[in-house]
Amino acid sequence: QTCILIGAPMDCGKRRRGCLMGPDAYRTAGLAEALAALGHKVVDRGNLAPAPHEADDPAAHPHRLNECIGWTQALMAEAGRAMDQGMPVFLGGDHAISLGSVAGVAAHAARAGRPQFVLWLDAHADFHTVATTESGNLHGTPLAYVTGQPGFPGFPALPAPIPQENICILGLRSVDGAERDALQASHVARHDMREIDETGIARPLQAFLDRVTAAGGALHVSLDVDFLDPSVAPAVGTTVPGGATVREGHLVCEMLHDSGLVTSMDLVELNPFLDERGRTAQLMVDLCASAMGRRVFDRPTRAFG
Ligand code: DIR
Ligand code: MN
Ligand code: MN
Ligand code: MN
Repeated sequence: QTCILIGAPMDCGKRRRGCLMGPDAYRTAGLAEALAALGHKVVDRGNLAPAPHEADDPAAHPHRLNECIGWTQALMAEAGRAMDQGMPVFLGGDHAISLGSVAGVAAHAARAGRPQFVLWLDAHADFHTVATTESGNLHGTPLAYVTGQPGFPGFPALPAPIPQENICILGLRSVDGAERDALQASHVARHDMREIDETGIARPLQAFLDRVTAAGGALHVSLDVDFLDPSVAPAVGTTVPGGATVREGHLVCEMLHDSGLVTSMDLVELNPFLDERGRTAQLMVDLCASAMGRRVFDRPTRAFG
C-alpha cells in the first residue's frame, strides 16, 4: 500500500490549544518508519493550511467558525487528491479535521460509485450541529455534518452525504442531551462502553465490518485519542474515564487490518502539550501500525461472532 501522511495542525475546533503539535508528534514517534517497516510505501505530504477565510471574533459562539470552514475546504480538496494516490492518513489536529477529511473521502467514493462507511472510535458522539452545540466547539460536530444534517451555515455544500446506517461509533461514554436525542432517533450504529463491557469489542465491530464487506464499501476510520482510557492515553483535552484498554484498541486495529477494508484514516485530538514523554503519541502510532498490518503471528483463520 501507499500511505499518504497528511498533517492537519488544526486547533480551532475547541478552546484548549495544543493539537496543532499533533502531526509533528506522530512524526517524532516514528509513524512513517513504522509503516515502512511493514512494507508500505510512505509519502509524507507535510502540513496543510486552511483555505483563506474571514477573521474570527475570538469571543464568538461557535468558536472560530470561519477558520474551521477554511480547514474544511482545504481538507476536502486534499482528501480527494490523496485518495487517487493511495491511502490517506490524516494527522490531526483536533476532531474538526474530520469535517473535511470525511466529506472529501466520501465525495471521492461517490465518484467511484462506492458507498462510504465510517468507523468512529471516540468517547463522544460528535453529532452536534452548529445550532445544537453547547460548548461551541466544532470538534463535536463532524458526524452531523458528513451525514448531511442541516445547520452548518457557511460550510461547503456536501457533495456526498453519508447515510446514517453507514456510520458506526464505538467507545461512547460522554453524549450530550441534544446528541443523545438525535442519535437515538437516527440509524447510526452506536455502541457504548457498557455494551463493550458486556459483549467484548470484537462483536459489534465484526458485525459492522460484515456490513461494509457485503456493500463493497470504502471504510474511513476516525480514531480520537479519547476513545482510549486516560490512564493509557492522557494527552487529550477531553479525557473521560472508563475508555478502551490498550488491548481493546489493538484488537480493533488488528481486525481492521484483517478485514482489508480500510481506505482512509484520521488520528485526532492528540495534544502533545499534555503528554507524558510521548507515550500517547507512541500508542497512537502503534495502533496505526496494527491497523496497517503489524502483528505478532500470522493468523490463517478468523473466527469471531
Ligand atoms: C462535547 C465534547 N460533546 C462537545 N466533544 C468531544 O464539545 O460538543 N469530542 N470532545 O470528541
Ligand atoms: Mn479519484
Ligand atoms: Mn471526537
Ligand atoms: Mn472525543
